Amino acid sequence: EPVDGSADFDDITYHEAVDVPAVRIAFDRPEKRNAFRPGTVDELYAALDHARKRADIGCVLLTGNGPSEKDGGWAFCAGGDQSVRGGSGYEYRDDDEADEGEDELVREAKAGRLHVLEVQRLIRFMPKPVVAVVPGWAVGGGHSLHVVCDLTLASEEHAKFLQTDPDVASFDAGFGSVYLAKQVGQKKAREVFFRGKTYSAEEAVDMGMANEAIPHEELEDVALEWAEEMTNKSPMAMRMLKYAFNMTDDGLVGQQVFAGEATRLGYMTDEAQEGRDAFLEKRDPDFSDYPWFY
Ligand code: 2NE
Repeated sequence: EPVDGSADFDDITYHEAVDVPAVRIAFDRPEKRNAFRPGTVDELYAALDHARKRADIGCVLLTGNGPSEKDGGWAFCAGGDQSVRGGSGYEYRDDDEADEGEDELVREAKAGRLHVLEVQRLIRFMPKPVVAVVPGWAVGGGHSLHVVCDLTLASEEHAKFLQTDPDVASFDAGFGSVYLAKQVGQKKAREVFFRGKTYSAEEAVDMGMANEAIPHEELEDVALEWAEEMTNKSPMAMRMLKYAFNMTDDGLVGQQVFAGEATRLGYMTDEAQEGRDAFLEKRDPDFSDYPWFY
């Protein structure tokens, strides 16, 4: 089912799964191998953020629509649209009216955008698993998006993983490279970026950057099965685990995100409520009922 309001999206589609508390967000520029322009990223951010905030949604499937009507090619995402790359980033153009009607100073500040990095952070920090469902090319900034997702499922026949960043004088020096090295090891990650070789789904699985290669026809069904398995689990345990996996690599920000969830759990205890109540009732707190666990 299309999610309410998502009919306004031009470059992505946003659907809610039937019977599984999951959503499917898909790049929808198959003729451009699902390359993203600034408006695409705005829409992707809005959809992901909507899914993040929905208490009834436990999993996001991120994919690319296809095949291309032009040549039948499949793609997850081919990264930043090079045809709108300006002097300092990707620019809104006439056929991409996402910023129409905005304050002139805001428009000026938005010139030359690289805000796909904000999308990466949203995926990384949202308290539910995001699965990259890769039906074809995952290239450049599209490759980095699959890397930052919690899991990757790939079409056995059509998925192709390729890093072109240095070919087009771009470099994802954040999650796209460093986190990739955590997944596949330093030598292999350097090979991915330095050689620019194309890897199959099977090779991506062997390398450790994809979870499973799946027959193309079954890819979306299997993705939904994985979503169903994950959404049957405890939301609290799932978000603590995601943030625990992130924390060792995310420094103080990782600790802060994990700490926020720990605090939330603490607030749910009678002990924490005694602290709050004592303050509101203008009395000393009585924590004597609560043991010093070891
Ligand atoms: C993706 C790939 C390997 C596919 O090759 P192929 O042979 O299957 O298809 P083809 O014919 O190259 O592409 C089909 C159509 O899609 C467009 C092409 O120009 C072509 O259009 P027409 O000629 O039919 O009109 N297309 C594909 N990718 C595009 C792109 N990124 N921008 C604009 N149009 C694109 C092959 O197409 C390829 O290598 N694409 C370029 C991949 C790339 O270099 N992406 C940018 C990396 S930098 C980045 O994404 C980035 C970052 O690193 C950090 C921050 C932000 C962005």
